[in-house]
Amino acid sequence: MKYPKIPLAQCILEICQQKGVQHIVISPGSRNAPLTIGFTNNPYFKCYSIADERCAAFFAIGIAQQTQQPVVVVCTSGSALLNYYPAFAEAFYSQIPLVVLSADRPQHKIDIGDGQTIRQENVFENHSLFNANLSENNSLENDNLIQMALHIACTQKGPVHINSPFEEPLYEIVSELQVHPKMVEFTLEEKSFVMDATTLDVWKSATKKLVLVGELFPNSVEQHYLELFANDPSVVVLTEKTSNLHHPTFIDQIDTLITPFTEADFKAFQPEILLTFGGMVVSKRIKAFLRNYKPAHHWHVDALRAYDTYGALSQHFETHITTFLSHLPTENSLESTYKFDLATIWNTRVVQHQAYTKQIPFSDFKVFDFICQNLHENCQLQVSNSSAIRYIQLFDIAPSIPVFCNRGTSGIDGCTSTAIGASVGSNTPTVLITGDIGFLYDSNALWNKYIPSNFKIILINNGGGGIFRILPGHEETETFNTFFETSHQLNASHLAKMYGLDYFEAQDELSLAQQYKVFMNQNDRPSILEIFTPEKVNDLVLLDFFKELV
Ligand SMILES: Cc1ncc(C[n+]2csc(CCOP(=O)(O)OP(=O)(O)O)c2C)c(N)n1
Repeated sequence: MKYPKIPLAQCILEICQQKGVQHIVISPGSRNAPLTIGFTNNPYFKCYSIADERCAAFFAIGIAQQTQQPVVVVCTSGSALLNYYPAFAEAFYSQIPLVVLSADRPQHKIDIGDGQTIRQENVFENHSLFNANLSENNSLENDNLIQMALHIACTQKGPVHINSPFEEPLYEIVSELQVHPKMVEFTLEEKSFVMDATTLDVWKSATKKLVLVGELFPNSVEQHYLELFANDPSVVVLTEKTSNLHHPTFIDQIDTLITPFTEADFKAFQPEILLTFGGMVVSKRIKAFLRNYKPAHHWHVDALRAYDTYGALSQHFETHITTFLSHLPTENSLESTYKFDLATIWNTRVVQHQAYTKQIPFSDFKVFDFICQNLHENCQLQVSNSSAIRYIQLFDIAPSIPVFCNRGTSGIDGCTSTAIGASVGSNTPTVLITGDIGFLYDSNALWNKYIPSNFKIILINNGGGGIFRILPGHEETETFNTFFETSHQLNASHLAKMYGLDYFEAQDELSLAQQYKVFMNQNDRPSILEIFTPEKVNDLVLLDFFKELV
């Protein structure tokens, strides 16, 4: 086998292999040559070559999101590294084990006028769980730092940065490993969880308990625990689409439920206990409601982190949600109409929703309604920011379809790259639903030779950032069009041609129905279905929907 001659590079490679890190996303450069040579010459590693570091890191996020394993990104020195930052921040807030491995010059060569050189050490400090600033010479300390970084990425679920200085010559190879890094066994502290009697009493006596579930990996909670909530008349469960948690009694269209609420409704709905688990929550309306009508107790369950999203956090249960749920009583004789009252309101919303959808013109709303009803049940759905993920929340989606979105930072800068990574990492037919600005922003995502042939992009082209028409502050002015909406006349046909994707287009209900069928049923090449919707109708249809619910 071929190894890089530089002992530090050998060390990094050896540790990655011994710790079971398999997916390596490499961007081109010279300073990182020792790592590139090492990773690509060892068949244990699955290496991907992606030139644009921003895309490379989001692609890695997609793989890590699906495999739930750390993924390494490798780049050269200089600004290359900084292009990882958007994904690094996303990984931080979405709890994804992204391992950045940057090549650097030795410290005495920084800020002396050498080319492609910046201050790399600790460059992600504000969002990094660990920074391993390695030294040029092979050392026990280096070994420990590398292992600590990998350990933290896995156990604390987030991004870490390993910066490794290499001196020239960079391309020399040897046939024997010269290093044998000392492997460290980290002992994992098993935190035992005990639910105290007071907490149990509060739970048992509360007649209004609201469970709100944010982003979760599919199958994170076993069904029998969900039944516990489902059978309790004092519990209402609201789920986000990205929670991937399903039960017929759970309400997964939060905005549809609460947008028309009057003050009296909100008061009646105000929970005594708010129990939250999972990651980020998309719905702005639920956040506004809970901040205005604070629960007496907000309990968040997560082994690692708790955010005080509603200004009411009273307890962080540092354990896995299933452990917490296993401590709740299985029977509850408490009388409550909380669930029944909400279910009654919800049932009227369902009827209103159906009636409204039948009478509206072709628009983003209509398109999302169509897509959500016609997705293949064996696919996974990747959704871009920001109106796409908000629309998705308004419709039924088959429970067999897992939904993912980069909600850590809600960026539009890597949705396509992430979706492609997720499709590679999961080996599942993947459909990305994206807006035009997000798609155009991350069009380098398509500069990727690993896109599976069954990968599909549904691009809803409403001529700009449609979200800004929906947000308060929208005025039909030149300034709005240019600086907020960034309105344009572009389409994806040339990009599709350039990158070898099949391209379909639709501009009304009939062409959508026809093209969608062909688009969905061909899997010879990755493909794009671009749906043109009327820029100035979309926002009215959406806003009227919420008015109709009243
Ligand atoms: C990197 C980044 N820059 C800017 C934003 C702010 N932003 C949020 S949504 C959006 C426009 C998205 O437009 P598009 O992708 O066309 O989706 P639409 O809202 O039209 O469905 C922008 C610019 C962001 N979220 N991320």
